[in-house]
Amino acid sequence: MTNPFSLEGKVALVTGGAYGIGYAIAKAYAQAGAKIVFNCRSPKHRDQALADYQRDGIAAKGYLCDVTDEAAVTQMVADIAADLGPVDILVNNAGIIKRIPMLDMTAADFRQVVDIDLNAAFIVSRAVLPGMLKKGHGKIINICSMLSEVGRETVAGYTAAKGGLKMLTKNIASEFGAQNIQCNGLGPGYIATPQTAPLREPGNPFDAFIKVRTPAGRWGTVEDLMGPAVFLASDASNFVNGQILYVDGGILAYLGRQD
Ligand code: NAP
Ligand code: GCO
Repeated sequence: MTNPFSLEGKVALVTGGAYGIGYAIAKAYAQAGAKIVFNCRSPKHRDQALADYQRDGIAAKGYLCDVTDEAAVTQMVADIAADLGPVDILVNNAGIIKRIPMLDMTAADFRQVVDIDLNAAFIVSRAVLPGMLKKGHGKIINICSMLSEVGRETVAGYTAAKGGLKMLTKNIASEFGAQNIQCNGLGPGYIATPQTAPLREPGNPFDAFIKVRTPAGRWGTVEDLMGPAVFLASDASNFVNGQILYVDGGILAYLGRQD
């Protein structure tokens, strides 16, 4: 029997795969046999990432492309098709967060978060879908969040975007399931990456709060996401569509402890 978790020969585009969660997912896909393409905005991040991939023995291609720029995304997807072939696996991972109390958050702040964390997933998915339809298969994995399900103070834009991304996931699954395209979400819990570094600074009570709220009793690592991300990209998940797989150490299942 062939390995249902193999990604041998597949072309995988991981947006924002320069570091953090995207980098770890791309690394897992390379280990499973995929050809890796990533993009980010900063030349410094792209060059550092290319060196990191090379150090890890991965022949990744890195593009400078802002996922909110429709024309740039269209060009990148055409370039990938010309260089490596059409994208088989898309991970909509690029994202930002702004932690600002809602009464201080401007509409521009809110729009920027929604633009990158939600609208761009539509833009990049729409750009790769014609190639997937032609090939007769495709996997789209949207990086959702615990905040696709629950809210908290200061992150109105992020929570609105990640909630919307959950529903975009279900809609892509609904619209393209008959064409053998699966779209699922991966919902990381609180993971130690540059994005969450301010929450883990010494003296920030959020650090202890997360450890107490998480049944696993710790922050997640990017390695915790590697196996689930491979599952959602591989034939092993061919009848899984429109689901959000939360990888959160149990936090969403937990009512909390009474002191
Ligand atoms: P991160 O460490 O801040 O990395 C974000 C990546 O996205 C970087 O490579 C960044 O590179 C790129 N990026 C940001 N805006 C972009 C844009 N407009 N166009 C292209 N690339 C862009 O974040 P992370 O913690 O790895 O998070 C990755 C994803 O997981 C995000 O969607 C995040 O919301 C989600 N998530 C994170 C956690 C967590 O606890 N860390 C939990 C749940 C979900 P440039 O700056 O060079 O563009
Ligand atoms: C925050 C965090 C979260 C996490 C993650 C949780 O400020 O609450 O940054 O948004 O990054 O998305 O799943």
